[in-house]
Amino acid sequence: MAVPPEGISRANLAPLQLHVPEPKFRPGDAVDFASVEVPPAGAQRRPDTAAPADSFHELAYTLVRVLDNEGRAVGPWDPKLSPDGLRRMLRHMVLLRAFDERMFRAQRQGKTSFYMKALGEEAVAVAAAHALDYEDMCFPSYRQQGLLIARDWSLVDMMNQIYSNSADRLGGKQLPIMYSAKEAGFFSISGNLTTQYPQAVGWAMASAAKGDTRIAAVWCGEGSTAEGDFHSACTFAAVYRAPVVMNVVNNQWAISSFSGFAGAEATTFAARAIGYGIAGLRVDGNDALAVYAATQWAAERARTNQGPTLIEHFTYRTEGHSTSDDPTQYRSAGEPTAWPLGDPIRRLKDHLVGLGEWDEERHATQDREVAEEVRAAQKAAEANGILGHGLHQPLDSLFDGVFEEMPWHLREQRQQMLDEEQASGRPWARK
Ligand SMILES: Cc1ncc(C[n+]2csc(CCOP(=O)(O)OP(=O)(O)O)c2C)c(N)n1
Ligand SMILES: [Mg+2]
Repeated sequence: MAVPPEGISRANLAPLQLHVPEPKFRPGDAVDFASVEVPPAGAQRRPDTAAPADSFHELAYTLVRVLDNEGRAVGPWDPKLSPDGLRRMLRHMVLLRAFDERMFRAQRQGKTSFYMKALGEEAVAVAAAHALDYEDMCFPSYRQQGLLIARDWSLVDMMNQIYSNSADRLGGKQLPIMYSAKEAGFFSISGNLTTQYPQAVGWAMASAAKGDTRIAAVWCGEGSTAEGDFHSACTFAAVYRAPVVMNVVNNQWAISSFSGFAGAEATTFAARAIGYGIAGLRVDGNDALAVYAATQWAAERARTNQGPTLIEHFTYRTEGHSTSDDPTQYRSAGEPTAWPLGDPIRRLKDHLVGLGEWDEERHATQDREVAEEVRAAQKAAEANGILGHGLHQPLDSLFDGVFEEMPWHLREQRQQMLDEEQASGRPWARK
């Protein structure tokens, strides 16, 4: 038995305690977000993009904001976009919301098995896509469908994937919403959280090693920063000054776990950057202009070999995690409306109205147009079939697309499957 050093009596020590984080509000609780610090818009300085990463640490602990409470764009981060540019961004955000709503309903109608909305977070992906070059490579999580929408990718193509139908470019092999669109610079979504982080950094390093000019951008949720992949990616990005914009979407929730379980009680997610020597920014994620400006700034750093930037987008997940989730079981129903940073679409709309470049009537007309666009896309996609109406792909294609040359054991398994199907007499049995 170990003998304690002289002078220490264990019996006199207070027992150790484990801290287990607990969210502030549970179902039924009244919500008061007064403790969420929201600095005034325009108050944060905008360092030169060539400034060393350790010269603006305070930006990892505040919120970069451009749109004030009256909808005006203020301060040094105002990206000064043209009215046309602002309207395009607004339209993409409205389209994303309409698309989400329609596909959520399609799942409830039994037309697909699964869907995930980005409600309340539309600015994060849409404004970033507007600030990046089309040629830049995006490594999204499952909540950045806004990147595809902002890159004017085909809604029908996205829906074909959601329905796993005969026109699904992924052959029905991916969970609905786990898109892959190389032509749109949209890397295949993986269900295994945060794998995209080292992949993005590796892609960015390769781009630099080849002397290319394209940069990478990557997104994960705040919960996903607890994964080891996040941290090894940060190390590689810092060491090799990889040209990558690393986004953490802090929407306060990871399914039913609140952000405290990923470390939010102790510090900000942007502050993770400081330990790695990476540039860190914390941004109002419901402010499309702040997201645009921060992304543009980080992209310029990457393009001029200043290395990576970690951007925390402070936002709120207004809906459940996915169609498989019921947030009323674990959080107060009052949270979404009490969230102090408001609705990203309403804020951008108010800004345009304030400029005299938009009005209620145009907005209502756009809502109708967008709803019609989504409805027409859904009709076209459903003509290719919906999930649950039998197999839309040849059964033996199940084994394709993994290996360039199928190994013998998979060939054997495929044959076994086909033989069993043949014997079963099921309608899709191969003739
Ligand atoms: C490695 C791994 N662990 C756990 C899961 C299950 N899972 C899927 S989404 C999710 C929550 C992620 O939350 P966050 O990173 O905050 O992203 P958000 O859904 O809020 O956008 C979890 C735990 C998974 N898919 N992969
Ligand atoms: Mg989250």
